[in-house]
Amino acid sequence: MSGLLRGRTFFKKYDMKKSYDVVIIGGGAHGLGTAYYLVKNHGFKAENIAVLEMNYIGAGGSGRNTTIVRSNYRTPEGIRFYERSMELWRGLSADLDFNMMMSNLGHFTLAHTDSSVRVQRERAETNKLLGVDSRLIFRDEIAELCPELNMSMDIPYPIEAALYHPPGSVLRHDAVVWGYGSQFSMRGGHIHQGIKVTGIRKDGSGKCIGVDTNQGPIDAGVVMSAVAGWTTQVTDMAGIRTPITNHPLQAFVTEPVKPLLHKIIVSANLHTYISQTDRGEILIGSEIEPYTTYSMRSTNTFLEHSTANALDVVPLLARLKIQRQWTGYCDMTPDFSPIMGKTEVDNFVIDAGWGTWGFKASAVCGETMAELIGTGRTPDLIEPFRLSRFAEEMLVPEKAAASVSH
Ligand code: PYC
Repeated sequence: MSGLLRGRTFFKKYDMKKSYDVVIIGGGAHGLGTAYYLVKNHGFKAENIAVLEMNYIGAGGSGRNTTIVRSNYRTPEGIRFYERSMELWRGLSADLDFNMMMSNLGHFTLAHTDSSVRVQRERAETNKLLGVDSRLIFRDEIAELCPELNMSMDIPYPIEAALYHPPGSVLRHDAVVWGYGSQFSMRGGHIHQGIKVTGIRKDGSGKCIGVDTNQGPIDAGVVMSAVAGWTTQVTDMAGIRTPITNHPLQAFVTEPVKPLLHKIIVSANLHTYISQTDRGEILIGSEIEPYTTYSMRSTNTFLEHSTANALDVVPLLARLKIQRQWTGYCDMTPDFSPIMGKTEVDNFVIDAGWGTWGFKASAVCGETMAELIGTGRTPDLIEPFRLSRFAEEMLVPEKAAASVSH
């Protein structure tokens, strides 16, 4: 517990200072988490850290995701990283004195083809070697653990097997933003909403010395970019090239109903995911859109396609009404792993390339990025995700564990 009196979750407003030790661009769970851990773990004074958000906090990827947390990745690098996030998630309600509403439902990645079964088996074995609770299960056990699933053999893609990851959970995404944000704010941290960064300032030697904003320049010892979807706009300002492309990802929720879905369901072949939120809505999503755009328009094509796939898997959802639909942005990288750490511009660090799996990493991102900034050393957990890996041909291939792209 913090020892600070929470009261209601209102953020304190401060005038923007001309200079901070650290400026974080992006007021989502990653940016606010980093600010919180800088203060908690590395002795930074909260009033010397600014989080700049061009919209309102949590308006980007943090407010537009499936709220799934899990660590059943494919590569040892990915598994270790997300496993640390799971450890942090489990203690976060107590740490932030804020109810994250974490529901440990268990997570199924369904395999409908032999090749997908092979991939899920490989994931299960690597998970087990690294101490993560995952195993391959087959039709009888699947039907017993999740009776809502369509186990018919008379459909185009019958379910053959599933990667079962008992620790897989959902939690309340807004609570993560509010929890980190309010703890940082209560300690005197500066959260400035409605502030757009218009430039990355450098000195004569090319070192980053601050940012320009629509409210004027700010000096900073370190600048961190944590802007899901907008990374290339920020890195362009810094003069850095990344292999990121931005794709929309859509999702929708049904009307709320009593608890009826026993597990979090992802289909590796149909690229659909289905879970029930604590509010009772069934949350359904699909693969990323194949095109790059900054449009946030929701489409009927997505709705038709993902509804059809979801009903193949859980037919009883056919009775539910759709309540609302939304779109988020995904910074996709060629190997489906993030880009984290230092860049060729001194004092400018990035936390980017989160594709469709950024929310579940918020906690460990905050912790590791704070360690990087606080100590100047890249933590072992994020070293494999360095930007230079693309030039070095040291990719961390996680596409098979994302299930959101063909
Ligand atoms: O990685 O768990 C995931 C996920 C679910 C929906 C999109 N990505």
